[in-house]
Amino acid sequence: MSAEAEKCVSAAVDAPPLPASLGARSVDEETRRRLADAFPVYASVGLSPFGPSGVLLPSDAGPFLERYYSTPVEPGDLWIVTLPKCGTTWTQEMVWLIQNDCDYEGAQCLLCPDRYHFLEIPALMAPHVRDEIRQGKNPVSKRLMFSPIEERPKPWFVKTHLPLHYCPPALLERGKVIYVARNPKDVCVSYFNHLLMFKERRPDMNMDEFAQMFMDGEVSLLPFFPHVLEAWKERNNPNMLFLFFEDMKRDLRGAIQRVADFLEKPLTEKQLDGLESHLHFSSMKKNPWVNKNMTYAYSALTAEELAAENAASKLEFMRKGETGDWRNHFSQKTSDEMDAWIERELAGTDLKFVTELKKN
Ligand code: PPS
Repeated sequence: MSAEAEKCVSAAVDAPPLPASLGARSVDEETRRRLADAFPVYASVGLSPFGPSGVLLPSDAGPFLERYYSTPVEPGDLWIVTLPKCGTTWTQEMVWLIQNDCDYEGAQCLLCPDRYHFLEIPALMAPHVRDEIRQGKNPVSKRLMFSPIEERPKPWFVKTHLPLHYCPPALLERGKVIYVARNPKDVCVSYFNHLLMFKERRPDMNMDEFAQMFMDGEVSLLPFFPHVLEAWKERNNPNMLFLFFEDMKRDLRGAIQRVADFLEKPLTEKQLDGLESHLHFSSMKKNPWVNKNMTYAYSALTAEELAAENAASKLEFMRKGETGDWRNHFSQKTSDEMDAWIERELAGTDLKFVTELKKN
């Protein structure tokens, strides 16, 4: 066994147990009812805040979190850590292609589960959805949900929305992390659509109602600011690259170059040209492996059943890909409340979000 492999095994064996402080906390009856009403898919299991910042997850997530916390990490492993809707998929595609010498043919398969391990997906699914997938006939969602990370070829490409304190403690020492942040106003709008598309929220919920829950951290995987600020503190760690969605929008080529430098994978001008074009929103929107086929990986239905069900649906994973779309969705009151919330949460920090980009 190589020294590196030995390190990996001992990491798994010696992995520290999940500290008791990272367990579930209870919620009062009124909050429980509000959450069950807003997110009926979780009504049977309930949603609970976990750990010091109160990350909202299905109440039975504890044993899963314990397992994820002890994931072995080896040099070469790449983790994309984000809050939902911050540009995860965009960055996943970029990182995978750079690391795999722009193998566009190899990229013709789903990011998750084919190219990345989505760490906490079993913990995020309500138990009845996990059961439906286990009993269903969709081999892709079965693989996404039930294939252990240990079966993957090395190096591992991992996607997670968990905050850093739920990731393996050795992550930033041994692996590389790319963290992507996006301004919370656009994340809120994007998440609102996502939760409808994946049937997680009450369909008749309105944007302003959702925005309030978003700010209160009453949506799965939130609260927003503790997640971002924890990563922001690590932005100068040599094993961490901190990116902003808005910088990727403003200067995609520059972002590709930064990722390539971080991964120590020099790119030719021709490769940069190719990546810039492949990663442009209009190309990503047309690319079935990062757009149309996404829901298939998370469904118990077969491809045919899903196509029939979605025939009339206009919802798309690659929705608008813009900065400032919140203007089309928030009332003035919600927008003002969000601005005040952002200012409060960022007071005393040097983190700043861009909520609008100048048009060229
Ligand atoms: S997820 O479900 O959490 O993994 O979602 P995530 O991939 O983080 O975020 C999805 C949003 O990112 C947008 N996106 C892009 N924008 C611009 N350019 C490119 N290439 C691109 N790729 C993905 C995607 O459209 C979602 O944002 P919204 O605002 O909903 O359009």
